Amino acid sequence: MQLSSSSPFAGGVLSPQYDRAKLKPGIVHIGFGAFHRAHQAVYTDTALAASFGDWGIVGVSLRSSEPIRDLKMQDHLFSVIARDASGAEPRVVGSVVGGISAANDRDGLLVLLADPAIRIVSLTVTEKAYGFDPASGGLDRRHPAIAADLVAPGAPVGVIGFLVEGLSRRKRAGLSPFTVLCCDNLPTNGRVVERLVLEMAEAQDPALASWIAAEGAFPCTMVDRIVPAATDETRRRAADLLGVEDKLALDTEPFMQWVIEDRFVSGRPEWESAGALFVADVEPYEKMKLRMLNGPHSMIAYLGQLKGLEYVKDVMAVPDYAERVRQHMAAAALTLDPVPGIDLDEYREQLIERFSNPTIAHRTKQIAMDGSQKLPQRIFAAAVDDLAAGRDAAVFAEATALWIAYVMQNPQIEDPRAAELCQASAAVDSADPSGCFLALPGLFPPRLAADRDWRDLVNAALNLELRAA
Ligand code: CS2
Repeated sequence: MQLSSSSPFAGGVLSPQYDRAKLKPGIVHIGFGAFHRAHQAVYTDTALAASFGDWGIVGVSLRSSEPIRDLKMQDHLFSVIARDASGAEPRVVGSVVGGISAANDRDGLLVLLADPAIRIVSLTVTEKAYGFDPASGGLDRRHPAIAADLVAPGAPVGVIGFLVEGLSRRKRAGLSPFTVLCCDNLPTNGRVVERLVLEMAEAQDPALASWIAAEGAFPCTMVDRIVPAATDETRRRAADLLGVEDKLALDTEPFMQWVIEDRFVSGRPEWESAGALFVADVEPYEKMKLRMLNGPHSMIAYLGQLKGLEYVKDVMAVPDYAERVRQHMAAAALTLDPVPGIDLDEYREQLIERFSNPTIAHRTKQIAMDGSQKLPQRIFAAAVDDLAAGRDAAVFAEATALWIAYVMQNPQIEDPRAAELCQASAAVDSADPSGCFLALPGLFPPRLAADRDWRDLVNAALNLELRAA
């Protein structure tokens, strides 16, 4: 039996506390993956139970059609199982009311984006999908989806192209824009997406860009919940717990956090009822999370991959490695301005505990992918600030060395810049082994690449790793 509205759930499963039959769509979410289901969909589910409204979510997958097919077969229901050493808390989420696979139904998605009922378009598409050029801060015109959508804006393939075409149709129809809510781990994520959307709109029609700039909203957000990619084992354990099969089942941790700038064009769900924090400026929270959580996460991923440790929890179980992680977090904390309402020492210890959660099987390989897209905001930006404060940025040099060693030892890495990284690996000069990597265009901040002492630290740590291999 599969998950459906009429499934008899095993006892103790929290299910939607509102009338799903009355729920109408108000949000389109692009990137219908595990993170969205365990995060924004859960917040919305709780908000709907607290104060119902027309805020059902239509999940969109830009590439794979499988999750949308599974979603439809399950009456748009799925489970999210929060686990830690004290046990498992399953809940069935009811906030998703529809699904579209953009690869199969581009027109369906464009019609929906221009529907007045849709007031928010939220996004979790991963860093690499945006087509952001770190050197200019604007569109990367060599990014395949950006290049295609600049040439054929009426038939978009990428996320920025869909947003611009959706907004353009709304303008023509005399509607308000939707709010674009970016939930990816990019610094000032709302502002980045706004700039990309405006640049693409400008290329098409300057009046469209002015309208979006004047009427639109792109609040920044900080999102957090550890959600490993599901496996057959996840689904089997979920079936045992739920008493029914759920193809979209997920394991996650009990912790979740969402900090959002409260700037919406036409309202929003009452996400604060689920614990979301609305603030005037998200940047301190984003920086804290990128540098104290995601930076160490990447460090753990490369360390784990180099030492043959499959999961984050395995790395954390080695006392020396856990201490390295703590030191990295402490050094990252020194690069931050005070974060309102947060004690950074407590935050660090909570992160150590979260990473050590023995029930969460988060693969180091999963986190290791796309390093070129992640490290600039997680590691390099912190290193620049640390050097500017007169410190040596040593932990960031060590994390960088782990990444380079990982790249050199894995010719098959998943990364949009894999080909260049492979070339750099092949050209390594033993006198300056990080040199070819530091010289890659638009990757390391110029001030960092030019710092001789820092480069020496990277090379020393890299030589240690390469000798240990
Ligand atoms: C991880 C993140 O895969 C990664 O790069 O660092 O997905 C991390 O688990 C989330 O940001 C936690 O909120």
